[in-house]
Amino acid sequence: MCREASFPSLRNSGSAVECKCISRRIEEKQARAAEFCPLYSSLRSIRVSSSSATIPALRSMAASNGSVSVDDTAPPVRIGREIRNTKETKVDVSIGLDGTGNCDCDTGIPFLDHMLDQIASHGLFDLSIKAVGDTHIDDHHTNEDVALAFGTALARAIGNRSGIHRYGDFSVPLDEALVHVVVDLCGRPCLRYTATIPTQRVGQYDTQLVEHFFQSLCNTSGMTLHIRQLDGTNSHHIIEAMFKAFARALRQACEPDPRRIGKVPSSKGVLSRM
Ligand SMILES: [Mn+2]
Repeated sequence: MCREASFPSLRNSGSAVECKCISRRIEEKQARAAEFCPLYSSLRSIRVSSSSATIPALRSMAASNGSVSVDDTAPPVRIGREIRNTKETKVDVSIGLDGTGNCDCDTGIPFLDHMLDQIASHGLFDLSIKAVGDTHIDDHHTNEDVALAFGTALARAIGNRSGIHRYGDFSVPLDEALVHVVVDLCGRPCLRYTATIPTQRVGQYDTQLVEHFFQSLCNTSGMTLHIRQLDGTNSHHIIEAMFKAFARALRQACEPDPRRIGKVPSSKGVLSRM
């Protein structure tokens, strides 16, 4: 029995010719998706419970918002990729919103890699980020360009923003540190950042780059982002709580709203800036 025989659309057809034809179409679509996003293979292995209300919501979103939908028999995936090459940096970012928290990030900035791992893990995003930059000068260009490419990839993954919750709000403690983050995937870039990080560096990482990372991310993703440090004295704790709260809030904002399938969460009817 060929593998397509288990697909619902073919169960009663019994046609070997039709089977082969559909098999070829699916393989062509899979090849295109893999070319589009290196995360595709791992994302395809994700299985969501068939009783979950999430599947029809995700399928409808992928069909309507420009994300990749490979075939009708597997849960669709929302993925985005951006490759950004300049004389200062070369960056390749892929994000899968419906992931499991896999992170494969190597930016040449160890502390930033540690923070990107927080975004993937707590956002349940699958994240692949490779960057090579002029870190012999300092980390500024690489930090900024990773964030710009991340924002563009994220904007592609959420497409026209239909069917999502749009807003996310989360506070995360890390020992004595406490950070509150609110996200609005409204299409308008805006950052309000209120934090006092007591040391100039964490490891080799310049703590001024934290605000610049989030500003760059807002600029390309079209996100309104409020970050408020409520407590904390340890720089590593404060920054890590910030990234964890951001990840959780972003996950809430990106989650499908089963009551809003195919509809943009705005009384204007439009949120996309692309
Ligand atoms: Mn840490």
